[in-house]
Amino acid sequence: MTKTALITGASSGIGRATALALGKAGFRLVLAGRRRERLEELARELGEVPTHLLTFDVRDRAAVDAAVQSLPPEFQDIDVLINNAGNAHGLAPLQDGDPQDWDDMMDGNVKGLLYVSRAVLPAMTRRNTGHIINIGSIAGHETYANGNVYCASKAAVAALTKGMRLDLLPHHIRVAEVNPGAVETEFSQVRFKGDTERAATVYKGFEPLRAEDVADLIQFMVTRPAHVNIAEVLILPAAQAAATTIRKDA
Ligand code: NDP
Ligand code: 8X3
Repeated sequence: MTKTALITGASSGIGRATALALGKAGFRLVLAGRRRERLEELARELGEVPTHLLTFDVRDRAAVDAAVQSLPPEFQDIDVLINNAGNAHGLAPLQDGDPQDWDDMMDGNVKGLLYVSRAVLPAMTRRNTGHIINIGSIAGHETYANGNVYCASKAAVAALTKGMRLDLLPHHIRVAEVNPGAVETEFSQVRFKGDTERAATVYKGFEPLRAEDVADLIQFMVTRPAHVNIAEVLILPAAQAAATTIRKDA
């Protein structure tokens, strides 16, 4: 039977690549993001794959609820939720940090993930089935200098993943966390507020992961048999050993 996956942050990077991978794997897709035109372009690229687009900001609880409630019947029974939307905003010592950046990260990466999960879960608990993949980060498992609030937001994703796995156990809902290291996407452009030169330096001198590498992993995880939950995966570029330990060409 065709399964339905809802992917947040499908308009770019890991979410977009995951949409293409799951589309190929035969899923019906609900694609979410704020940039409608990006989602429309992705839906065109997906061709025959059945898609439904939802445009909302994950920080806006009412908008999240309204969007999920607006799903047409054939997209309502979400089998797989990929909680991927999120970003870093800024990279500064805490004492110099911009509280607006802190709000954006805590509201988006943590509360947004909660709002979307809370809105989608009734479709899973009612049917006693489901699979949730939360996109954490290596940054949620080791804190690096100036990463403070972003690292905290991803540490919260790690804690929430474990909490969800415990609470949803009676409902046969698998919950897992994927923790990427450096992936070249729009992530650093967002972190450095459109400074593309600074963003590019993050990935200079080594081969970072591509969004497709993470998408491959997610596709593998969500296509395992029902008795298997790959609960937590750290995926790194071969040149990366820890959050800020990267082998770079001289
Ligand atoms: P991108 O910037 O390429 O993609 C981020 C996606 O999240 C976009 O589709 C964006 O869509 C969506 N998004 C961001 N904020 C919001 C919001 N408030 N409401 C709705 N959607 C939002 O980055 P990545 O693909 O790299 O990031 C995806 C996830 O992977 C994030 O959670 C990130 O923290 C995590 N990650 C990334 C790593 C990396 O090195 N790139 C490493 C480890 C984890 P739109 O702007 O259209 O709303
Ligand atoms: C993104 C990876 O190390 O830049 O989560 O924080 S890192």
